[in-house]
Amino acid sequence: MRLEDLTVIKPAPTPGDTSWFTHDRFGMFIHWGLYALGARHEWLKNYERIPTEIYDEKYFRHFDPDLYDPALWADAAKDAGMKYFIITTKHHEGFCLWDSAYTDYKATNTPYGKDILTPMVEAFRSRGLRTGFYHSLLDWHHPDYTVDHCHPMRDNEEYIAGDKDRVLSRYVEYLHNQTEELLTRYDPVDIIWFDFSVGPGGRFAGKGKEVWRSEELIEKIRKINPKIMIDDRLQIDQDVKTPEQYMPDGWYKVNGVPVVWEGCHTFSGSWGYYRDEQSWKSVDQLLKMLIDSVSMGGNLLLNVGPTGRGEFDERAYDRLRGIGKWMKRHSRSIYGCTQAPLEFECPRDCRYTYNPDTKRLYLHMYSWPFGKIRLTGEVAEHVEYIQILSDASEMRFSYNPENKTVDIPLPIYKPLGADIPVLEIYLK
Ligand code: FHN
Repeated sequence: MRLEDLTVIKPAPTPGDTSWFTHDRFGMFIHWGLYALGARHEWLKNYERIPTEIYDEKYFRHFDPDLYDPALWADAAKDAGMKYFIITTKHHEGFCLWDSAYTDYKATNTPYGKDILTPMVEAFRSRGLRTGFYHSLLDWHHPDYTVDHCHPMRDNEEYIAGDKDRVLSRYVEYLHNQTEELLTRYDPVDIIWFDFSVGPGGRFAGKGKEVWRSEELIEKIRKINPKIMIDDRLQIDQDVKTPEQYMPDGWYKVNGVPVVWEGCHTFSGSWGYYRDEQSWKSVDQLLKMLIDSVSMGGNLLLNVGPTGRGEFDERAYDRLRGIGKWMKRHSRSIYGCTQAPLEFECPRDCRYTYNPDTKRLYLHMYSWPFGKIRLTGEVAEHVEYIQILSDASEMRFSYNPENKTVDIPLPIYKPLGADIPVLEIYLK
């Protein structure tokens, strides 16, 4: 087969502009709010059934991140090779990071007394990263947000009885107003990432696209910025599917059609800062999550939960630096890459990514076989030249036309400076 006749998957077209997104592949998620002071998961208010008065008495009144410096955050993201960031403008607790005209429950009214969001957007944009806003559909603070099976007060009969005076449509108007406020004030925002629609549970109704008036909200958003990307959690698929905390086993599909997708993951077991949580992924695991995602045509959104003082903790910085060390020499196998042609068989314990523009194939070697590695099938006919990506050192190979294989002799030890070695294969 000719190279141009090979099958390279392209995702279904999207209403928003996803061209930069499917090129850049790698972003930083940031979960930051009052829950950072509790330091035991962003669902703290839910898990411990904490009434708002007590939650605010403790966390709103003591929120003063004196070490907050978004330039350090933006540098860490850029140095790790991340090309966009998505910040929780408001998480389920309802606390707003920006100086919203629609609420007093915001950073400017805490002891910190300043807008958090504007300097963050400026810091990341000034380093060339695209801007994404995560915005919670749930709101455990707003007086008109009714109880559902995810609400912190779901076991409190007295609080539940108060639902009769709560007007959910008033909260939804607030949701629409704040969305327009954010997208207008910080225009052009590249992604709006809503989270999440609640199914019915126990005695409580759910909250989905009808409740949010999702269709109307999407229209309003697209009027402000027609190119913006919108996620799928308004219950109306738009620009990107968002599998969370698991790796799909292939290109994410909707009704059998490959779509733009992004897996979102934590370093540890929590999105928000969790001081005592010890299940932190290694750099090797995190790099393999990035490579796996791109090998299946997807993106990776990796989350940091800053502390109550406004810093990334050292465990996060260690991993970001480790990822950045690999990306410094290997980002060519990530940016602009996608799933390899379907006709190419990938050797055991390896992953292919492919740049359809440069016609270069990248073989990521999760283990270093003894003596040689063999490429079999269709790919073998197209190999023109091979080098180790990290140092551009030639890898000689032999092609056997009989059995259509390419053998690449390997040195005993894998190359220095490449925890996950990559062969850059020029195709003809
Ligand atoms: O409940 C949230 C959770 O706190 C976190 O924000 C994740 C990130 O995508 N989304 C929801 C759980 O699916």
